[in-house]
Amino acid sequence: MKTVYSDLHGLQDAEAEFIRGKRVPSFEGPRRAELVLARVKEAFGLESVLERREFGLQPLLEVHDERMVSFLSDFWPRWSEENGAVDAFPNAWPPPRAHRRQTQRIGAELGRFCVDMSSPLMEGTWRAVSAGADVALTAQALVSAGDRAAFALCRPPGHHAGRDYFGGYCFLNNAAIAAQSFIDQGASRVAVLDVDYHHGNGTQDIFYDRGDVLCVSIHADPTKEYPYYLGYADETGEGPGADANCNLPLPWGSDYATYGEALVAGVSRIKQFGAEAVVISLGVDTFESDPISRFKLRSDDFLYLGKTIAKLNLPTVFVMEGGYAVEAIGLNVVNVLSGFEN
Ligand code: Q9C
Ligand code: ZN
Repeated sequence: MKTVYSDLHGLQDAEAEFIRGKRVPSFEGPRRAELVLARVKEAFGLESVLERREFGLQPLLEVHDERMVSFLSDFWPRWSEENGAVDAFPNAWPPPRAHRRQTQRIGAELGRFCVDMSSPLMEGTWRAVSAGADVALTAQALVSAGDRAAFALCRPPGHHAGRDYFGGYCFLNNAAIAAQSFIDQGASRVAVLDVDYHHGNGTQDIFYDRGDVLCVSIHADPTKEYPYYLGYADETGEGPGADANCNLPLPWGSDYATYGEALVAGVSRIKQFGAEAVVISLGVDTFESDPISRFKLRSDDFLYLGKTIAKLNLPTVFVMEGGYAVEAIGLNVVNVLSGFEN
C-alpha cells in the first residue's frame, strides 16, 4: 500500500493546549507523523511513500464554509499584527442565539470558528492543514485510479472539524474531503468508518442530512469524553440522511473483546448500505497506553482491526487521525495497514 506524506505538517507545532484549567504541552505535534512515517518506511519500503499533489481550494469548499476557509488562510497577518507572533487561542465564544454579524476584532472572529482550547492557530497553520488536505486527496486519487487502498498520513488530524468550525486539534476535515471527492467523481454511495477514540463529530455533522455518505463512528462515551456534545447512539441522521449515521459509543475501559463486536456491527452496516468506497478515519488513540484516552486496545489488536476492515472488500482510503502514545504510534498504525493487507 502506498503512503502519501508531506513534511509541511511540521508547520503546525503547538507549544501548548489547555486541559482541565491547565496549560500543558500539546499532545498533538509533528513527532507523531514523523514516527509513523519512519515505521511505514521500515514496513513497506522507502519507495512506498509519495509526495502530495496539489488540488487547490475547490475540494475543501465542497465540505467547508467558504468563510471558515478564508478565515484560516487569512488569519495570521491580522492576528500577529495585533498580538505579535503568539499562538492564537480564543477567549470568547458566541453564546447560544447570538447574532452572526461580523465583529471588527480578529480574536472575536476566532471564537466563532474555534470551539475549544486545544487547537491554536500559528503562522504555518494554513500551509500545514492545506497540505494535509492535499495528502488526503492524493491518497483518494490513487484509490480512484485503481489502487485497492492508500494511506494518507495526514497531520494535524481532521475529524473534529465541521463545515464551519474547527477544534480538537483539527482544522480541515481530511476524511470528509476524501469521501466527498469519491462522490464528486461519480460514486453514489460512500462510507466513512471512524475508529478514532473520539467521536468524529465534524464528519457526522458535515454529512448528517445526506443519504449518499454513511458515517459510522466507534468511540468513547461522549457523556465522559470529548467531543461531549455529539456522538450519541440516537443520532441517526436527518432528512435525506435519515438512517445514514451510526454511532457506536463504548464505555471507558473497553478492550478488543468489546471493541471488535462494535467493529463487526459497523462493518456490516457499511456492507448493508452498499458503499462503493470507504474512508477510514484512522485514530490509534484507542491504544491501552494512550495518555489522553481510556480504551484498552493492545498493539496486536490493531492487526485484527485492519483485517476486519479488509473484509469489506472495498476501495479504501486510510486517513490518519489521533493517537498520542508516540512510542507506539508507528507500530499501531502499521499493524492496521498490515492486518488489512494480509
Ligand atoms: N479531556 C483527536 O484525537 N482535548 N482529537 C480533550 C482532554 C481534545 C482529540 C481534553 C482532544 C481531541 C483527533
Ligand atoms: Zn482521537
